[in-house]
Amino acid sequence: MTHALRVLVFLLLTLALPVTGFGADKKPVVAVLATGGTIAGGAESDTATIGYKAAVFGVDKLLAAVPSLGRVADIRAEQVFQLASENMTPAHWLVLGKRVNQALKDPDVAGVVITHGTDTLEETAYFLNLTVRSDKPVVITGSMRPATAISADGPINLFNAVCLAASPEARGKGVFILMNDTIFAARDTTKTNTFRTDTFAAPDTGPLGVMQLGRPLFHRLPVRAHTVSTEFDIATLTSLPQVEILYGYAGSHPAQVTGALATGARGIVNAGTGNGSLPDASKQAFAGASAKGVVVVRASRTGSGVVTRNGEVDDDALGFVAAGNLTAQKARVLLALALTVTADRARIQKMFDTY
Ligand code: DAS
Repeated sequence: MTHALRVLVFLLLTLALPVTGFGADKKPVVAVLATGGTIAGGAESDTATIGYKAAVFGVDKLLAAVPSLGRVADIRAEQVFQLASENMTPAHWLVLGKRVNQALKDPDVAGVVITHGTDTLEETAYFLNLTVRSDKPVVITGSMRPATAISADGPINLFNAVCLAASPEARGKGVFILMNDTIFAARDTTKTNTFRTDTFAAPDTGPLGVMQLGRPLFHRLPVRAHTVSTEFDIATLTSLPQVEILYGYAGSHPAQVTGALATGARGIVNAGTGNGSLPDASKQAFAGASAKGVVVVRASRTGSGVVTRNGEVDDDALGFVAAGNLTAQKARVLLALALTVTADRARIQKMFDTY
């Protein structure tokens, strides 16, 4: 090849580089799956932070409110649902979980972000923590103020969530809840306030870390099994067993249990007083349900602490399962998945001690 031809080939290659993007710093690909909620909510007035309509704006509008995302990741956006999360159901969890697993199978995808209403965000997050079949980051976020509000928290939560999902250091740490600059573990975290932007908290364990300038700073790691270490496979599931939650209080009526059984429930979680205590009048009703093969799990209404097996109640004698430090709403998620595998109480108790 003559010298002149070599020079010509070099110039053509150099000119082609920017066009092909070859050699440019390729940005990570992050899938953003939108489901509705307040983060997609709107109101007539920019001061209306309550009394707005949730789930009105599409995912493209949410992304348009965060132009800086363009320098963080290549976004693949999808509107999976458009609903206020009080209307989420286990059927929605299954659809979303399968969609997340499908997105994560793509070798180009670095992580997934889900935008979601905050009311039941913690339940969806824990379900995904038990069913995502990948160690890539999955980050679920939302907002407490609608997109139309002054100082809406949705855009910064979405920015932080995408940054976290794109971060290599976020791999292998389970499903995250990202709100208010804070990184939470899906298992430990719950909504604690009806309207404040700092509503999410992990009363027993605290957060996993924080986001600063688009980078995660982790303080600790989750200790319970999650994602690729769980035994639950939803790929072939089309529904989840019915599990009901009952609430304990002074004078609660044993007929609560009858009502729960009337739904066809295969499991009942009781958010009991204190350490998952049951009033004598109800204890027999729960024991009757257990004797019929319904799995009874004792949780607590306190919101933190551990419900101890055989502590306040003889679980061994009554065939009950102790929820440990899972809240009632999280215990319901685990029990529903457990019942897709077994009804054996000893195996289910081991699952509550593991996940
Ligand atoms: N509208 C409720 C929901 O969709 C609240 C919210 O998103 O913050 O969960």
